[in-house]
Amino acid sequence: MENELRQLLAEVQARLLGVNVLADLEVVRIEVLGRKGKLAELLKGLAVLDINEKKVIGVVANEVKMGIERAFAEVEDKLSAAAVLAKNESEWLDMTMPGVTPEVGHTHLTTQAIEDITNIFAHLGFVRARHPEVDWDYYAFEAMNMPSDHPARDDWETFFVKGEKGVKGKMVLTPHTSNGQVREMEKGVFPIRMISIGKCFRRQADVRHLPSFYQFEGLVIDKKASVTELKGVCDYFAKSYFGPDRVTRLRPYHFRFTEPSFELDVSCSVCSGTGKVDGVKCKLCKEGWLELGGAGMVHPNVIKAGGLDPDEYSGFAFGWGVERTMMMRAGLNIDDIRILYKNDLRFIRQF
Ligand code: FA5
Repeated sequence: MENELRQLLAEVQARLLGVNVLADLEVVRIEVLGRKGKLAELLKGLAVLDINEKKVIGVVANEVKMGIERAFAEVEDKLSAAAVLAKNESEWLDMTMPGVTPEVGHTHLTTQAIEDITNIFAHLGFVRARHPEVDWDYYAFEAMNMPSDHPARDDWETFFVKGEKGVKGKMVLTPHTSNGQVREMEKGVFPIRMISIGKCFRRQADVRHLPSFYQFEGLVIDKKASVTELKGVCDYFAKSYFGPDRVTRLRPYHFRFTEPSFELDVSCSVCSGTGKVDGVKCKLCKEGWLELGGAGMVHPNVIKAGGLDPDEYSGFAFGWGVERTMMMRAGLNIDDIRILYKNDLRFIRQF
């Protein structure tokens, strides 16, 4: 038994020479020193020895056990040190290396324009409002003085939502932000100075028309709103957004929901409103003016639909396209408006 014990020690020492990783060391440790390991198996033999033999073999067994444990401890120390070294090597960090700058994006140019427009009107006390972009026919047309069979509706090439009619008619994808006018009046808080910016949808798609675009709608409802004030607001916006040398004009027009109605024009940036560059017709505007959008004094029927008495309250409103307005400012020579939403980064990154 003494020989077997010493042989086990030698065998373990030889085996450990070939162990290179801590996990393998653990496997050998269980095999040799575990509860059912080789040493425990050998020591079972002690039971059949007489007392004197037990004393001698007990001393040897102790020496062998300590020898085996020492061999394991030495290998463990060596492998642990090597593991730490390898970790340090693989996780090495040079604090003097230049950092990797993360790519920073920016908002889309339409979002930038919406922010600019909101800020300009905020200076005049206009509060940003949001209204449904899928709304009842009533708010988009009926309440805007356009009864269901009125031909003026044809100008707003409208998408209708399939389904049952409600008490306020069918549902539409709002073709203009004017649906917000009566909705804002229904809130019952006066006077109103709102700027509502939202998505509009029309059955149109060509170089000047998007099927989904943005409008910004201004609405003032007060006891004595006037065309003069409307003109002042238009001028303030034009000078703030396009530049201090730009001027505006109101041109008579017709909308069912305003009376009188106007188209607002802004003097052209290329010919400064003269219509000519070096004696030749201006290529951009041809006549000195660029069209911005519609405006007018809120029609008495719309004021009534908002639950107010038109003899007591008056108002003015305007509704202009965000994309078209933004393109006018930037002097963007875009020959197809649809490029704005093609997600072409080569275009988007320029702004
Ligand atoms: C209207 O939508 C009226 N609701 C504006 C208004 C409001 C008038 C309040 C009076 C009082 P119009 O259909 O002209 O008007 O559209 C207004 C602007 O929206 C246009 O001048 C244009 O800038 C923009 N627009 C209209 N359709 C499109 C389209 N398909 N793609 C891009 N912009 C468009």
